[in-house]
Amino acid sequence: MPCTLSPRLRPFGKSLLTTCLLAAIVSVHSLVAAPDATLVNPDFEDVDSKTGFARGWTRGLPASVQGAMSLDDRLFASGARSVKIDITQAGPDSATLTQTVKLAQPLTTPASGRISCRFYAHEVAGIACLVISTANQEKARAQWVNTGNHRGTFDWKTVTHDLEFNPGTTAITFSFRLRGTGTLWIDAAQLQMPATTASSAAQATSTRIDFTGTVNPRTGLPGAWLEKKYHGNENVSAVNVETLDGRTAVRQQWSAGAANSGLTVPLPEAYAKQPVVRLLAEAKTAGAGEAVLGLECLDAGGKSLGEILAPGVGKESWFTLDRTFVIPPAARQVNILLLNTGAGTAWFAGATILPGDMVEYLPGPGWAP
Ligand SMILES: [Ca+2]
Repeated sequence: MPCTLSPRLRPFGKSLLTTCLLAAIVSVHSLVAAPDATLVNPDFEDVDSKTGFARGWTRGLPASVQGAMSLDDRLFASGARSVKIDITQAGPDSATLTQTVKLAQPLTTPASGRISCRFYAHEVAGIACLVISTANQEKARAQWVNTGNHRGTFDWKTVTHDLEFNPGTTAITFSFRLRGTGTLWIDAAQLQMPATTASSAAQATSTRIDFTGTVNPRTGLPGAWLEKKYHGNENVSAVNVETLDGRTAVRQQWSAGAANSGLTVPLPEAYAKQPVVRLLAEAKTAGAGEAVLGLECLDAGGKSLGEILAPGVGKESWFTLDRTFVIPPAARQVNILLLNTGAGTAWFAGATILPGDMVEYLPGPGWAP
């Protein structure tokens, strides 16, 4: 996991390199969202009087299969009921049992989720599985995960799957599936999304800085954003605010001769005072463009202590750069950097700032605090 040091800052070398290495080895799994995501009737105990089936759940029994899906009050793992899917003649399609959980608000940051359920099977000749899929404000960030295939005959077993839901997630769908002949019982479905993994209240605070504000005619950018010019590159890159894929994004267009170009905005003071900060930035590139997330640290006199840059990433669909940085103790002001370091185009749609998490911090060899 290399981390590059801007060549002009090499004189600061050793301590910065240490900082840089620390930034690279700090794990990035502090979790912050407190999403309101509740599965309705997860134990299948609540019976809809009209359908006689589990309230909140949708049965999908395609015409191509012969079988039944019903509540079973003789075999269950929780309460007094389970759902039983029995397929006697297989078709090309799966029988499905689904529920979509709509979130009260789209996720603003990645959020961990633990999905679990219990299965009991009798002579499943095809595949039984639980598929989790999501809807996202940004279609490219929707997720689809098969938590694992099960077949044969087995007693109640618990299936558990951990995943991190992408920012922008608006809904999470549980889809139990049975393909081929056999009988599957399903019970005790669960969706757990803990608010935080750390107890600190600060963990729940995130700040987003994007490009949707009014453009300042002096800077050509909204809010406090400034174009980041590098020595010798003053006239060799272009930065424009534009609408791309439904987002307000800033385009950084490389021109011959430019090494780095980019954007900078002050890191809010509350974060700059912390020892660790985590940044997320939505980016997209074209051609040889490379999106880079970084920090520039300044001392009390406003002199640069150097830059900490994560490796560049190029991808022609929207993605999220995610990096945790250790802020040097001498830093009194810190600026976020969103750079294009490749000979192509990079777009950024904003940055989200989270308090970093020192819990998983691992000191490298030879480093003493
Ligand atoms: Ca039950």
